Amino acid sequence: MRIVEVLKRRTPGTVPVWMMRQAGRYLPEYRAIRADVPDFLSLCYTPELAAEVTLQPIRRFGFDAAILFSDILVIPDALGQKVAFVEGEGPRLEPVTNGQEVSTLKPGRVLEHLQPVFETVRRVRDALPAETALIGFCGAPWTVATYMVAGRGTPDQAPARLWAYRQPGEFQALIDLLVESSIDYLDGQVRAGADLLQIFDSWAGSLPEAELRRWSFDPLARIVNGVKARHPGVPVIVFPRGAEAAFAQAGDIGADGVSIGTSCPLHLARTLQGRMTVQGNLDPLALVAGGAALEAVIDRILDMLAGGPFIFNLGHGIVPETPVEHVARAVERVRGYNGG
Ligand code: 1CP
Repeated sequence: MRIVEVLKRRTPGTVPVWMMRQAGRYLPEYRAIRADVPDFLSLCYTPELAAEVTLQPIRRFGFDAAILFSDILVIPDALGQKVAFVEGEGPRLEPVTNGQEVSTLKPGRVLEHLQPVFETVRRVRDALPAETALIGFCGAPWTVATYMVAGRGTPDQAPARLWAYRQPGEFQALIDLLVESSIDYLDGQVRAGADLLQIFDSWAGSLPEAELRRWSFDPLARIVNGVKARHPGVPVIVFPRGAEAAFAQAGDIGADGVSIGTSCPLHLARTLQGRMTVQGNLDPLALVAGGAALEAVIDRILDMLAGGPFIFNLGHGIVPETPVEHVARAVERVRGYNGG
């Protein structure tokens, strides 16, 4: 598997490619399946359908990796917090706002609740070509906590940031619970057949440097170490979106790869390559625009990063209005690149 080789720093001739949110609404075949299920979480918990939508982008584009179709919010759902996905609006949760409410969450039921997700992993691994890797994932504790505390997506993650300043001890209890649940969840995915893992800290960029260590990098390190203690050979990619500069300054957290956001300067990415495999940072809107603009952005990324350990990807998820042909064109361009 090319992507696993690159994560072990054995650079193959061709840059591997996959795209965050490669399964989803921009694909007509996804919309067809989605139309027949009552809600998004039912899709995540129906192995037959979740496996099918995981495989759809692989059939269409031949990506180097499939990513399990699930969501970062299945962990709060498994912990017993009320979670719903409202059509056209996004996730809605019953907010957890104090230590007493944290103590009502039920870590003991996480693994059992997530059995359907592990069954999806088994089905996808069985169906995938041998050379295609299967990526398991979870949200980072900080990013998952921002949704648990606010009860929804927010522009600035203010509720979690305020709680962390005002009651750090209570907030720490929530983070610790998420660290332990995430290790168990990722362990279950590897046992079921995931070849590598990614931990999404999509909202790391909302924290100042001193807070980042406590709420983002330390919990990430604990999860990476916890998983590696059980599965030393399984590569782990972390995605500290918007906090790449502080991440580069911080000590080694044990991850094999770092996924970088669109705003991360490529010279910084190159510095990071001295120490780990880099993935990213195509602007999802360049993929919407297509044409010469898309080609220029792709070429610049490859010129800067293809000489070292690199996985081509977006800086954030594919947006629903992305034309399918642009995705095909991008994959072709990456595959056709030979160092300029
Ligand atoms: O009805 C639908 O189709 C809902 C859209 C959707 C999809 C396709 C959601 C709701 N989640 C997903 C799948 C998903 N989410 C995957 C697997 C598919 C793939 O990548 O191909 C993954 C890895 C995620 C991860 C995820 N969910 C993140 C981290 C990555 C990122 O984009 O920053 C986050 C923050 C979420 C929360 C979430 N789930 C869904 C939405 C709309 C959101 C964002 C909510 C918000 O902040 O407003």
